[in-house]
Amino acid sequence: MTNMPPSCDIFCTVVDNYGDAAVCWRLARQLATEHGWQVRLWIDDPAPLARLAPDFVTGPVAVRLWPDPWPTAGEADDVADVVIEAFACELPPTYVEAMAARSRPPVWLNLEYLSAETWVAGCHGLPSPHPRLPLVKNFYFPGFDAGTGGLLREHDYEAWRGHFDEAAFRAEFGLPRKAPDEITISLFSYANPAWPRLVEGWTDSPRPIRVLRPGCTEDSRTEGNLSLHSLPFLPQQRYDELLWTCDLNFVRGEDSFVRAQWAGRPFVWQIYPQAQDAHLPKLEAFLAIHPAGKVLRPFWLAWNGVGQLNWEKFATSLPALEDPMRRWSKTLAGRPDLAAGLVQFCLPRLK
Ligand code: TRH
Repeated sequence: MTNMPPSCDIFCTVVDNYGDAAVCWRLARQLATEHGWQVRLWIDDPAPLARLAPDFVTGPVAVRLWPDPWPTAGEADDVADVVIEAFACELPPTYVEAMAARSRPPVWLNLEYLSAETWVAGCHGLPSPHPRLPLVKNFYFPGFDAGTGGLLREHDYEAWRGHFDEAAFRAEFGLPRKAPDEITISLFSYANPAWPRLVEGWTDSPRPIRVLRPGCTEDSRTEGNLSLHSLPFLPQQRYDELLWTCDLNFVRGEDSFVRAQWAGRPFVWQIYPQAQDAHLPKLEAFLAIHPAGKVLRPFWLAWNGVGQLNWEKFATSLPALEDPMRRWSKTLAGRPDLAAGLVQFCLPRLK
């Protein structure tokens, strides 16, 4: 290998929502800014990225629209040292042929979805030889314990949080100063049949509840003790600020779920729903490893369609959740982050 920083191509197909683009962008940015890699992000739909990172064009990552069909000449033909296919998206066959034609084949990784299931550590890093070409793909699994690929977390996260001004954030979005007994909540969720019951619980709450809904286009309104505020969809970095502002965060999918854990505040996870309730064992697997899993379980299950939602009961447990949430965040932050782990995985294979 020369002394040149490794080049890296990340391939991302947007299946739905923001998660695919969100994870790829976060990883791409970290590899470029924290590890000096030359990163290209090939994405088939830049629309979610434009909302997550409106300034992506000027950033450290070369974002490219994934051309279809894939050209056999020009920039696209220039295979990188490290090739990451996100979430088992299929690489262009001609690009794979070009990978095999390289004098030194690239390090090829499939970045998987996050899961807390116990089998993940056993599968992390496993090789899968190509059936025909002299190429090996390795599975790279994010995860919560030491045997996995870890979680995405920027190295300057704490420093950046240290500069955060909550009062200024509230003022910027036209929110009044926080009343002493107010519970400020952020809400990012899929359509959810439990929503009317939750609104009922909030409306009847003895404490004032202020709910901040990023990306919601409904009019802001007040009902009983509940104020619902619609906020614009925030750029990814500012979404963290919202999480830091709130006493409780409702998150979903993969990346906002991880960010809520870094925020270290009580949170409620709506997992990405799958056919035949395949998501429920994944939800249970996370609850099983979280120090507050037992307390969270009834409310989280109800928010994910299992059982009756009881806000009043959950609200009384909020103070007791603060310490385990903080500790969990600290424990996870003590492990190598996903981008650093991925670099460590690749470097010996690039020699
Ligand atoms: O958008 P999602 O539902 O994405 C999902 C999941 O990743 C799911 O696992 C995957 O299978 C599916 O996509 C294809 O939720 P997620 O993962 O939380 O991604 C949302 C991103 O949007 C996250 O980076 C936070 C960010 N965000 C903002 O930047 N600003 C905002 O205002 C909001 C509400 C979110």
